[in-house]
Amino acid sequence: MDSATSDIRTPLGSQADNGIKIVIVGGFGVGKTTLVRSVSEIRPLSTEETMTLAGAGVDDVSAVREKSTTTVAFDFGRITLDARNVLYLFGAPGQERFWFLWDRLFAGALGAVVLVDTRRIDDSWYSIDRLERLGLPFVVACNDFGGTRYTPAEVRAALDLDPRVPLMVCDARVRESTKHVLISLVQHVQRLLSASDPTSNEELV
Ligand SMILES: Nc1nc2c(ncn2[C@@H]2O[C@H](COP(=O)(O)OP(=O)(O)OP(=O)(O)O)[C@@H](O)[C@H]2O)c(=O)[nH]1
Ligand SMILES: [Mg+2]
Repeated sequence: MDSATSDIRTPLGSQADNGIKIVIVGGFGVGKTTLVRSVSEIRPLSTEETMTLAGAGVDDVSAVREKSTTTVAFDFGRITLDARNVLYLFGAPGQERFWFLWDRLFAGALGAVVLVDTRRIDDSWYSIDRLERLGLPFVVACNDFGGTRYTPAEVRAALDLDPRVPLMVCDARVRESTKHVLISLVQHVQRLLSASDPTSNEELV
């Protein structure tokens, strides 16, 4: 085994017995695979396939013309939080023909990140609608692709988001930025749990 291979082999500690599952959803090509890759401590499992002419007319690639591959099942990454707690990240496939897989990905999840390309805000409605119906906590992260920029307040208004749902700007390519998004989700879930616990005085902010 060469050193490059050994670097990416990060064995899971034997005491790690609590897995926390987070799902990354959002429209086609918003950066879900990129986000999982930027933060995973192991080489992420990816199910990327080359986009061919056979998909023309089935997939709407008009907004992502430079894209050459797409996720056909899911991305999987891992982050060890401490000796016992491990975060498992699942990136959903963005294309409509694979949406039937989302229910399986949501099963047992702590919460979700909705990744938004602010040039295509409408593509986020489906994700938000499904999460709201499911009652799964989520945060919204606007992935920075440059171009037309909307303020977080404008995106919030366009999505008609519940004011309690955190919304932030991120760069899915940058580990620190991705970490911030995941921490915001965990804190959001903690606040929701505290608010539903009658023994807690903490309120939703
Ligand atoms: N400028 C910029 N480009 C990004 C960013 N995040 C992702 N990209 C690029 O956007 C393209 C699509 O990213 P993916 O991560 O494949 O998107 P996806 O949401 O997983 O796509 P599907 O699984 O096909 O729905 C890639 O070429 C990335 O390099 C970002 O924050 N900024
Ligand atoms: Mg993908």
